Amino acid sequence: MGKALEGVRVLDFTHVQSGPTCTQLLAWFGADVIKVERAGAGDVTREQLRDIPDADSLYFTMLNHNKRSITVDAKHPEGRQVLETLIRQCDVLVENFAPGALERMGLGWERVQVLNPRMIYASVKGFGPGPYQDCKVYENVAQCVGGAASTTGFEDGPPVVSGAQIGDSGTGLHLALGIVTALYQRTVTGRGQYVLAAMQDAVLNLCRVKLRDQQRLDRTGVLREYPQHPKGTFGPAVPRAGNASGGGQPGWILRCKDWEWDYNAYIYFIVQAPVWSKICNLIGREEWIGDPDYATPGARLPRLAEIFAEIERWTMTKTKIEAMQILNKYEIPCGPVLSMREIVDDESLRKTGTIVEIDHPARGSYLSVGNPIKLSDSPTVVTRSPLLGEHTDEVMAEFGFSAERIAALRAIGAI
Ligand code: CAO
Repeated sequence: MGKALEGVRVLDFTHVQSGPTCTQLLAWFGADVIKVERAGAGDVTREQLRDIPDADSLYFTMLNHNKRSITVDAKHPEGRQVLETLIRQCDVLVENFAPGALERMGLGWERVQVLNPRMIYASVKGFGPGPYQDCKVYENVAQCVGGAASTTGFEDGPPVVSGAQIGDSGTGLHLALGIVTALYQRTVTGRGQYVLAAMQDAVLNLCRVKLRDQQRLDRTGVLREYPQHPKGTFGPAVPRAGNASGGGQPGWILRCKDWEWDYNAYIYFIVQAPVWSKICNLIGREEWIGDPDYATPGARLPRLAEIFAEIERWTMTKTKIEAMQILNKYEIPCGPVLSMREIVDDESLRKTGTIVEIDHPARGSYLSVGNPIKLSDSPTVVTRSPLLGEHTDEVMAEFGFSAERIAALRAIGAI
């Protein structure tokens, strides 16, 4: 069975997390992803947060599966010639350098269009065009400037960044969609195009519901499902909502049995309107079912703190897994707070290929997150990340370089 992106050749100038997330997805869907790195150095994450001396870090290996690695010095005139040869024959170029870096290599969008008008040229940048377009940006910076940090955390605490890498991996996902969309349009137009995913934009896109709430706040002065209601006051901006649900169904994180010593003994509990009577029966507050102060979603909004405290009296008598099993029987939406340890041990995630065990020549076996997107006709087989320059000779031969030429380029330090 073929793969969805088989035949698509990607020249991958990405590094760190955002860009590699994108090209790893393309590789998982079957594209031939050729990662270009500097000899002797490579992607800086190869050596960041190392847990095994001299072996590529988990940071690198977990973001660069299914790719090939070649070393080319893009600033060497002969190295640049090599890259121009590759660019003429590839479909997609992906990069997430600081603004201007590719232009300084002589490989900006203007030049690449001339070399290959069919090229999809895709970039991650911190910001889109505007006052901050030249800034370097990392994950947490993106979370701060994209509206995530100001709306995350508790009302009496400082802004908080999320453990979910919405700035890096989130932007990589956006870019991957932009690339396959551009590839699709190319089948009609025959032309490549420039694809930009700015980290600020991607985070804001993921914070769409908070922009919704800003406008509701501007209009009405109150957000009734937020914990600030009814006792607190609202300022001019959407406040931090603690663990309140972002949707129309109120939710909160509640303590479960053993919370005193297990700091992940919690469950997310959603007071979904259609199951209100089931919730009341379960927690022994049957009288709330018909009580006009509690019977409707609108009536419950100013009483959410009291309601969740009462539900918590029940959840604290169960482990989070017991609580989930019981709640599922009544179709009450909930989710135990799973630690990474518990996720690692989850057999069902292994079975679906969402967690995979990979063998690496320098590291031995390690776990990674496999492709979270499952295509029935294009299954993903995760293979290990490449060693630095592992495929230089192989790739260059495929692109028409003779063994003598490869040796000569190596001798002058161009590859
Ligand atoms: N041959 C020759 N030079 C190479 C090369 C190669 N194969 N590969 C990289 N380089 C050079 C680049 O040309 C650049 O050099 P100059 O700036 O001197 O021209 C340099 O290596 C690296 O560029 P950089 O500025 O991108 O790297 P940095 O570590 O200083 O910054 C980062 C990192 C992430 C802040 C920056 O790349 C950035 O803002 N990227 C866009 C946003 C982004 O993706 N951020 C998320 C990263 S994931 O957390």
